[in-house]
Amino acid sequence: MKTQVAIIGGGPSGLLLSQLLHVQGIQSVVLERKTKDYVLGRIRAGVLEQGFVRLMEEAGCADRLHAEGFQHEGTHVSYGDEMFRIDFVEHTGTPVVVYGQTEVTRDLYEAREAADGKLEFNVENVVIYDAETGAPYVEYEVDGEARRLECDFVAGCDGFHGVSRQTIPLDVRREYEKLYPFGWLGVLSETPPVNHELIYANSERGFALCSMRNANLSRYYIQCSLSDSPEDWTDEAFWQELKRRIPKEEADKLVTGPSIEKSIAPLRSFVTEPMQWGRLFLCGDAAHIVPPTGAKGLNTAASDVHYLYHALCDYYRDGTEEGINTYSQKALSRIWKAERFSWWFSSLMHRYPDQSEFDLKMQIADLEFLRSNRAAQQAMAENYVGLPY
Ligand code: RFL
Ligand code: PHB
Repeated sequence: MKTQVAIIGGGPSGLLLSQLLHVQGIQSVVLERKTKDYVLGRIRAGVLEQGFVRLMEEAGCADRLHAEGFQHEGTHVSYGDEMFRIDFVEHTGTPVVVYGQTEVTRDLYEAREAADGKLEFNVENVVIYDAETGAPYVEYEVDGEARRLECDFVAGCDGFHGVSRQTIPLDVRREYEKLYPFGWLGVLSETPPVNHELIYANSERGFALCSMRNANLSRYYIQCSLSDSPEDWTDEAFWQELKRRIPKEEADKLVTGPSIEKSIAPLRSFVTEPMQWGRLFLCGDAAHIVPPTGAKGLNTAASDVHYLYHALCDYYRDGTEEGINTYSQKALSRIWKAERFSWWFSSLMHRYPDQSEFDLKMQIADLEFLRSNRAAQQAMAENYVGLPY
């Protein structure tokens, strides 16, 4: 088989890139290791920047997002029983949109299928060859049968555990990583959200986040130990702990119910440099990870897709290679700023095992400064709604 762009990974990055290229008349094939249902079953991101929304519009996939997504003009931050609001629209003129990654992925799959896009599921043993030449190709297996895909370019959209990043030789690749000594226990429940906006809560007992998917679907998280497993937490224990971490006024309003999903995610900051090697380009979690505080993971994937999509359009339209050659540099310049924001916001909101009394005082001082200082709120708002591409 032959195509213009081989895309490894059928998560949001790979699907969005494939659909955007399709709209511009550029062919691609998406190779996904799992089944479509498996990919759609992953409960992940919930907050989209305007840049993401614009890309979905360009991809012709934004109708449901506009109809069902919720615009949020600000967010709440609490510490103990104190709570304040940061107004995104006042500080930046821009809201964010609450619309689940599951729905984004569903919309993109529907669009790819409606356009007869080439998607292969259950692919195994993907190997990328000759990425440093002008004629790369990919070998893989489906049901034990070997296949080969020739292409002009390879987009590595295969997430943190994929093969694309590993294809870049170790003497070229440099990785930067920070692990956090805790995880997030997340619960999805068919209950009305406690507040119509998100609440990021710093409490003596650890971080908590109140988020949502729609008017009757709530998503809550609490900081937990890395040695915990979801089975250690009954629904009752989860709700009790959440209530103790958010301001009393909110806790009193919280509607609880059975969880329909419960999982634990570790927190990590990670960046690989460079994000390209010859004709192989890394996008999204394949190249970088942020801790979820600040909701930047899916949104940074989208900015990579934006740079790569424009570089490929320029190349196929008039043979210009400038975008291709500067992809890594442009993408990384934005990524490091999102890494900084996510690291800062995580450091501000969590309890760390080795935190001293002094460190706790610094967190509170930082929170009180944010509460009272316009410039600090503006900086927070600009980062939260997303820095320009
Ligand atoms: P994905 O979603 O991991 O998709 C990669 C796909 O590649 C496939 N794959 C392979 N396919 C073929 N061959 C191989 N060898 C392969 N290896 C892997 C995988 O099966 C998969 O389908 O990466 P992508 O597309 O870059 O998307 C990234 C986002 O999923 C991720 O950044 C976000 O979910 C992060 N995130 C959040 N981001 C936000 O912007 N806002 C949020 O509110 C937000 N909340 C979150 C989050 C992530 C979380 N977890 C669980 C990590 C909340 C949580 C709890
Ligand atoms: C979510 O709704 O899953 C969510 C929202 C905001 C975050 C992280 C996760 O910062």
